[in-house]
Amino acid sequence: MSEHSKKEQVQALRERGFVVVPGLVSAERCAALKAIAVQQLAEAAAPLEYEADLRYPGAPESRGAPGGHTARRLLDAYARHALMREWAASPEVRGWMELYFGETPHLSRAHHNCIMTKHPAHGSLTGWHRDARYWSFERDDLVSSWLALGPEFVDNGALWFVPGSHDMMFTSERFDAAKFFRADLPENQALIERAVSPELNPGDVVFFHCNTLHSAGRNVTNDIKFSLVFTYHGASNVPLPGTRSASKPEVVL
Ligand SMILES: O=C(O)CCC(=O)C(=O)O
Repeated sequence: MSEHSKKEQVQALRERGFVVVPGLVSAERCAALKAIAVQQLAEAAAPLEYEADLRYPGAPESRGAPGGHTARRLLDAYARHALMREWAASPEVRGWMELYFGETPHLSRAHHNCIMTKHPAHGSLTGWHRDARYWSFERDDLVSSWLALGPEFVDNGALWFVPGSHDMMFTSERFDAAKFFRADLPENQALIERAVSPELNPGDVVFFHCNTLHSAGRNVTNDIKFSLVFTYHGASNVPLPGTRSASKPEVVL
């Protein structure tokens, strides 16, 4: 990737709150990462988060209900395999994050750091939210990388984003008790109508800001969707002591 195109991508992230970088990961690397994800899902390799734990719309009622052992996230992707670590701290990602933050990037192992799966049956939809809702840093300035390990499109539950929402100020009433952006409010609906869902091919990466409003639908295809997701921040933006954000050692890129 040329410096010029990287600068344009970083600029797009600053302006819109997300940017798609097509083909950032080669087909070979992507296939190898997906094979690890498929195998670890088949083995139910811990630590896992189950759909039944979160109970988002469409999820099973409990772990004992039909589909109760449907995984939502294979947690701690960084610890799962050397290839995952290599991607998370790769020169491509480091260079990108350095340009965005203007300082040494850190990878948070406390947030995202997972293989997201979305299953055709028992997979849930995720309502409108900002990832910063449960994150505790000095500044709400973190960026996640979402690597598509397979195709992502509306029917298999791809992400939707509201362009420019990372820069908007909202009063707390615009969110519900769980800090989801309330889709029942007309003023919120007007924004949600502007949302876009970029189609991704395997190897494409979406970088998005922790304040960008996003959501994702259910997977109505026959195939499980796999994505590899990590979150970064600048060295000077430290996690607040005693919070979940400070609960795991970080990786300095
Ligand atoms: O894939 C999804 O359902 C959305 C994931 C997401 O936005 C999140 O975990 O914060």
